[in-house]
Amino acid sequence: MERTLIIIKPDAVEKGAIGKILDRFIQEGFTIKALKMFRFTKEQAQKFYIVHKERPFYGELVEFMTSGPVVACVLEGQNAISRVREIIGPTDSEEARKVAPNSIRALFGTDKGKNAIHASDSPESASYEIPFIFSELEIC
Ligand code: RTP
Ligand code: MG
Repeated sequence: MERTLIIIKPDAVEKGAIGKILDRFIQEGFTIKALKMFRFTKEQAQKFYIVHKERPFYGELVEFMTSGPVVACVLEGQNAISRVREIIGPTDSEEARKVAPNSIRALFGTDKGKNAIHASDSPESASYEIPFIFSELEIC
């Protein structure tokens, strides 16, 4: 069993897609181990995405992630990290609609910035991201 972190981004929360996205992961066989809604401060979003601090889109990404509430969730399942990445689809929602039309980013995202969902991309990122968002007591 493996755990991963997803964050339903402000665009998908605003669209009313929280329930549909969580249900998709339940239907795919994952177990929800932790769940909460909150709004990132600028400092928190900068720190969460610190790996991207030198990238040209960092400022835009932080602005987007602080633009409204998000829903974070710890999912557990076999090979959860790679399977969840597969289900969310490619970073760019427009590309996702071509190559993975049933992926979450194809269904709920707009483009390569506003792409509906984040998911940990490796065991290293999951072990940074899960305790960044959830305390031990909040994980069932
Ligand atoms: P994430 O970390 O959110 O799960 O997305 P990812 O691994 O598929 O993509 P990553 O390269 O880690 O980029 C993080 C987020 O930054 C925004 N982005 N904007 N405008 C752009 O060129 C651009 N590229 C990336 C997206 O919101 C992306 O999910
Ligand atoms: Mg990433």
